[in-house]
Amino acid sequence: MKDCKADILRYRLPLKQPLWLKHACLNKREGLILRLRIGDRWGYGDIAPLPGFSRESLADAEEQLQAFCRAVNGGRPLSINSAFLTDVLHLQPVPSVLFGIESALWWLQQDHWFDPPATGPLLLGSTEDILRRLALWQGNWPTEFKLKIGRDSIEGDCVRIKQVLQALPTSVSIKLDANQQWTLDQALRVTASIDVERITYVEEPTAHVAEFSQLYQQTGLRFALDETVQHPEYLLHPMQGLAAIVIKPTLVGGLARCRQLVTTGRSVGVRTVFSSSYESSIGLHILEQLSAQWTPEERPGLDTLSAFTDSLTSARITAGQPVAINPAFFQ
Ligand code: OSB
Ligand code: MG
Repeated sequence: MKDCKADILRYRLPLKQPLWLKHACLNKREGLILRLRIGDRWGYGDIAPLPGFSRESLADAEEQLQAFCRAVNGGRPLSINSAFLTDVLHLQPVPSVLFGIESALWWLQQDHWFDPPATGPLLLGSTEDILRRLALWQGNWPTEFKLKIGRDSIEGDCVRIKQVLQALPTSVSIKLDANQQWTLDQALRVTASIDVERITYVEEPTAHVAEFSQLYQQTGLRFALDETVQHPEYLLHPMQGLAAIVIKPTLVGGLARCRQLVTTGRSVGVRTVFSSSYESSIGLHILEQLSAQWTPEERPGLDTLSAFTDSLTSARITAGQPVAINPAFFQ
């Protein structure tokens, strides 16, 4: 057995401006880097529960990760099966920890990286900020943008969608994300006032998945699943109007389940889009690679690094080699 070592680096990354998420406002982003060495090869994982979205806290995740490191450093032979992890952690691993451990082990097996994919742009912040960004857009237009809605009044959402559509060439469409914040009645009202033809889909329009197909039947607006597939027991099945599933490994919990979602998504003929949960540059590197390798036809939703003032890493990341992490962000 080769010598193995595992350790944890706690990081705190400053944000450019407060980040409003569903029920929380973040002023900084905190997480843990799992660093795993087997012989002379290194692998990394990023464990960063997202407040308002993750069921576990950072403290819960850290406790599980420490149990994993103790087992590895105590000479327990490493294995990727879930019985091993449940035994070592004395619990079911929480989603962010499962993603972190599985990706560090996966990283160790990679001998080269794929070219990073182009990212699907995310329109975040105030409508004024968004319109300013679009007015200054340089170069080619992507075929679609993603726009966050559902935080303002219904009238506000209608205006925002219309203004963004007006600022884009008619060949460009938008994906909306309501994060389950509309009622079915509100979703119907917004949809009635916008050009549905230019909306690729809406992610999680209301709090009840059974309503998504109703919205489609009444308006022709297709939808994507995001929060819904984060329930560990959720089984993906064909649904009328289902256009895509969004896969956030930090929230879904682990590569095995992500892989299964990609396979099932393909089998029911829907798009599968990897997306970030505001991970550090190490987490984003993993997500880029998963997307390039498993869904090469899709632009992943990784336009979240722009929310940070700085990056956890600056040098190029080489497969199997140690990663240079900026010590300014260690805690
Ligand atoms: O609802 O899609 C979301 C990021 C963190 C938490 C939830 C969401 C997001 C994103 C990521 O929107 C970016 C993207 O999907 O393009
Ligand atoms: Mg979403």
